[in-house]
Parts: sequence; C-alpha cells; structure tokens
Amino acid sequence: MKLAVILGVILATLTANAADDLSLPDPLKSLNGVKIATAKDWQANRRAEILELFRANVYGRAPVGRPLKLRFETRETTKTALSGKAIRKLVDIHFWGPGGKGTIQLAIFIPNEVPKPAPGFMLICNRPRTNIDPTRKIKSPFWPAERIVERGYVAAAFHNSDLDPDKHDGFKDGVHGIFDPADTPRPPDSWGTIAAWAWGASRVMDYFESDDDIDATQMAVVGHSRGGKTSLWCGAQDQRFALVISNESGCTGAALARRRKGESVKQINQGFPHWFCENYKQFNDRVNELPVDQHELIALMAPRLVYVASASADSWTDPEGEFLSCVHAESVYKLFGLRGLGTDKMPKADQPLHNGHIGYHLRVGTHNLLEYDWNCFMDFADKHWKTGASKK
Ligand code: GTR
Repeated sequence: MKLAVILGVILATLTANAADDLSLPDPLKSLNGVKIATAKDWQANRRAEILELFRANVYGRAPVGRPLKLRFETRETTKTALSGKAIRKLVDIHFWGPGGKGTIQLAIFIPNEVPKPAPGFMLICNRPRTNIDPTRKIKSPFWPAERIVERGYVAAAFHNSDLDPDKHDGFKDGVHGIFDPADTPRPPDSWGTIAAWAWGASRVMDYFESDDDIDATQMAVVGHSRGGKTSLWCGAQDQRFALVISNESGCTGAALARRRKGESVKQINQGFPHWFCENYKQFNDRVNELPVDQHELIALMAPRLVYVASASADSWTDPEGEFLSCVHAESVYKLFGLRGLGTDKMPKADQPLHNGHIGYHLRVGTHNLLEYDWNCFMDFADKHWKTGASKK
C-alpha cells in the first residue's frame, strides 16, 4: 500500500514536470544545430527554414503566388458612403489558372477625413457574408466598419468562400481546382483550405498596392478562429502585411500544440480534414515530433507587428497556449532589438498588453470577434502607425 502511494507520488511529479516542460523547438537553433545569434542570420537562414517546415508539414504548399493573369475591376466607387464619412469601393479581384477562373469580392471603406494613402485593417470573413454587408443595412460587431472608419482607418473585408468553400470535396472546388495540376496525384504537402484562404488575402494585398488611397505598407490582416489561423499563415508568408492579427485562432493558429489543451491536432485533422496538408495528419498522435510549434509561426512575423487575442471562456482555443506562443516568440524579436510582449505573466482579462511589437489581450467572454477586440487592435496600431487613427 505504502509503495503504491510512493509510486503514485513519483508518477504525479513526473507528469507535472512533463506538463511544465513543453520541450518546444527553439526558434533560434537551426536544423543543423547552429545557434542563430543575429537578426541577419535569422533573416538569411532560419526564417526560411521554419517557413518551409510549416509549409511541408502543416499548411501545405500553394502551387502559385501572384498569378500571371490577375485583374482588378472596381465595380463601384461611392464618395459619400457611411453618411459622407467614407469612400466605398467594391472591387472584384479576378484570377485565372489552368482549371478556370475565380473572383474575390472585396469591400472597402476609406475614411474621407484622413490623409491618403491611409492605413487599415482587412478582415478575412469566415462567418456568413451578412457580417461584411457593404450596404451596411446589416451591421455586425464582427466587422464594425463604421467604428474602424471613425478611428481613421481603412476597413476592408472579403469572404473566405470566394477562394474555397469550407467543405471537404477532395480539393476539386475553389482555387485548388483552378490551380492544382490536374493529372498528378495530390502530393502530401499540397495546400489545404486554410492556405487557399491565405493565398486570397495576398491577392487582396496585390490590389492594395495598386490603390493610391490605401497605404499598403501599413495594412493589417485580421482573422477570427479558422480565419485567425489563416491570417497567421498569410502573415508568415507575405511580409507585405505590417500587422498580423489572430483572434481566438486556437489549434494550429496561435495555440501551442505541445500543451495538448483545448482542441488537439488529431481532433482538428479529423473534424476538418481539408484545412491542412496531408502530412500534418502524421502528427495526430505524435505532436511532440512536430518539427515546429506555433510560437515559431508568431516568430515568423518579426520584426513586424503581431497581435494575438483570446477570450476567457474559450477553453477550446487554449487562451494560455495562445499567450505562451507570444512569450516564446520573444527571443526572435529581441534579435531585432525589439520588445515582444515584454512579459511572461499572463494578464488578467480586459487588461491588454500593448507595450511591445507583440500585442495580446484576453477578453472576458466567449468565442467571438467583437467591437472590444477591434478597439484593442486599433489602440495597438495607434501606438505604431503615426498617420493612422484620427487624433481627434
Ligand atoms: C471549430 C474548430 C476550431 C475553430 C472554430 C471556428 O469548430 O474546432 O478550430 O476554427 O471552429 O472557426 O470558429
């Protein structure tokens, strides 16, 4: 009996230690064991190495970047939208590939009262299209365009289904059908649906670069939940986005896989078999063998701005795991002489951390993207983007 108790105590201690020590891969140690000591070394070698590991093992490889045939069609420009406060542009982004044609329908509000080009926020919308209603007959806190404009920022949004419907059809529809080589079996590192949506966000950036009213060097990509996984993967690859925002992105977004809290890699791969590449499924029961963890995805944003938001009652997304990803990305920001979060102490709810190049907040409440979250994102941008928010 005594022995059983002792063994029990030993076992409990071992398990507790295992939980404390996450044995995360070190972003500053390259695959051949070399320590990365300078920002130059990070940029020249390690950044590409980590990006490739995510590409090959997690999100998959897009067969195309900016397609040769890409056309922007401004369908409407209204100078007096939002009671005269904004220009509304409705832009169709058309693209063509071997398997046909696709179109992203982009809605943009540009504040009238700020100098141009103006900085802003682009939402990848993964909720019903009514959440980004450009007529503003329906208003949703998911995309508070009026509030964003009032604060002096461009508000842009598109719907993820324009790139790929959120269902598993064997990668026949959406951009997979348009760009994937038709005659070969699908390689295990082919892009999934999250990568398809991220690709679309980059095509929107292609458009921003062509619009004189928009400051493409100060644009944020924003996503919630599956949209947050997408904004992170987009921002990791596309360094044109100056600020990358993940709202409650959870598993394979901002949350550390090795914590095994909330949604697991196995659950996400089984529930959403089309989101990531086939190779990712090998890690369903071996997350410790993943060659990366999600803090390294956050680190790929360095030295740019990145923001992670969690909600207190959203245990499925593991808020603490999201926070810890930010903590463990700090070492890379330090290489650039920058402060990341600047703390490893998780803040209380509704006490945002906005003092470094990594922003974080924990909102009281459930899984959602609300005006509180948007206000925090804009407060953070105000600190870094001098020309943005109206200083009224
Ligand atoms: C859930 C999924 C999460 C998250 C969420 C959402 O069902 O398990 O990973 O992406 O959907 O997008 O709202």
